[in-house]
Amino acid sequence: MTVTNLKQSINSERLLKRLQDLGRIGLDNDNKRTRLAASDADKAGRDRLIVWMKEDGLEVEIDRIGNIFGIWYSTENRNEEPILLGSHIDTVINAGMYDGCYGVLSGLEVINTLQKKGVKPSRPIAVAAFTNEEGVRYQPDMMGSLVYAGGLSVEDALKTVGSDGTLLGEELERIGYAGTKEPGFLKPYAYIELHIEQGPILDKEGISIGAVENLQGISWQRITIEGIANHAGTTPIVMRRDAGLAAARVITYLRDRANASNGQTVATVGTISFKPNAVNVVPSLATFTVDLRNPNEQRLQEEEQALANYLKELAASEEVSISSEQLARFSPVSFDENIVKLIEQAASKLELHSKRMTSGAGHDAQMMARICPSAMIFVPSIEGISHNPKEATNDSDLIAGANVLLDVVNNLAGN
Ligand code: HGY
Ligand code: MN
Ligand code: MN
Ligand code: MN
Repeated sequence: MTVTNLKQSINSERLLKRLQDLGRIGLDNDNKRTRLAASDADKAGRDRLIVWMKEDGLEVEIDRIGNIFGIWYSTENRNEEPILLGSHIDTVINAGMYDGCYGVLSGLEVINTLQKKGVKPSRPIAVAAFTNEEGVRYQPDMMGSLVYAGGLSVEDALKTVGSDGTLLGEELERIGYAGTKEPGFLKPYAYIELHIEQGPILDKEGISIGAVENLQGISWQRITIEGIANHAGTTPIVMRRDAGLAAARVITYLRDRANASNGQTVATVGTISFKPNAVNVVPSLATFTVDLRNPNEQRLQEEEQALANYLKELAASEEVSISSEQLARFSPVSFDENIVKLIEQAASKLELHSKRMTSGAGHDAQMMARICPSAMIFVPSIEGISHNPKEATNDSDLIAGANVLLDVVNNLAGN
């Protein structure tokens, strides 16, 4: 049955209300939103999502790494590979309310709209909420989709020790989301992820839709610098083995490298801690993370090599010892050209401007692209702000993005 009058059919009210509802889960007394993977707040979000999935008659499956799937089967298409939508509902610390949630909840709206229009898709349509996309508590990030795509064994993933010393497997048990399905149990026909851009491009250029054709490479490391604790007052500068100073040199070195890359490389030191962490003691230990990204694999490797060489020189000049542990490493991926084209066509059908772009942020689509044709749809982030409670997108853009997703799915489902 070809359904033509799907244009602008998404139930905007329900989508916007659910975004608010989900956004209230994980708020602390200072109104800060945090739903770290496998935390109680994550559980509360998961529980709510499953209620919504069941309300729409979806079959809910949970796999061993806690990925949640809501699947809409019809009798005729049960054995076909499903079209998979989705994203994640875990957050960073003090997060916005759209990152990830928008793609999951829009996926539910797409199914609900097709159901109400009486569409009989040629294949099942499913929505995934992947575990631990953010990687704040347990590294690497995009862990649930990485396991799903076969990039990490579920056994190894469950053994991951978090930044708080907990075991992911035990935490998933504790919150009741250690599922039984083997990751990869559904082989998707295609995967489409709708997401806020989290960067400034669409907002600055006044464009409604990003047709994301690739996603940059990501390298995460934890660096440990060991010096010697000493008295802050009596120890002459020349005698110091100052781990804190050495860490500071690495931070400015990374910024200089990024500045010299004409906008290709981005480098971030997002976490740092000193030991003994006392005002009057020269730090004996500095531990920090480095997030390096570049859209080009070769360039990313060069950046990693340059940093490794710099750390060697620094260890000698500051007489400290420096070690590094890889926390995540994902190459750039290119998305499926046919789906990217469908996104552009859907945008023009809805009289929306669209632009092809590269994603600066990591996403579950980066993993799903390993096992099926995948692509992403972006909508503008106001002033490009994200991973920040000020993260915002105009309602009209949120609805437009969901309608583009609906059109792409309707196309892929052979309607
Ligand atoms: O780090 C990222 O880009 C993703 O949000 N985890
Ligand atoms: Mn995200
Ligand atoms: Mn994020
Ligand atoms: Mn992401």
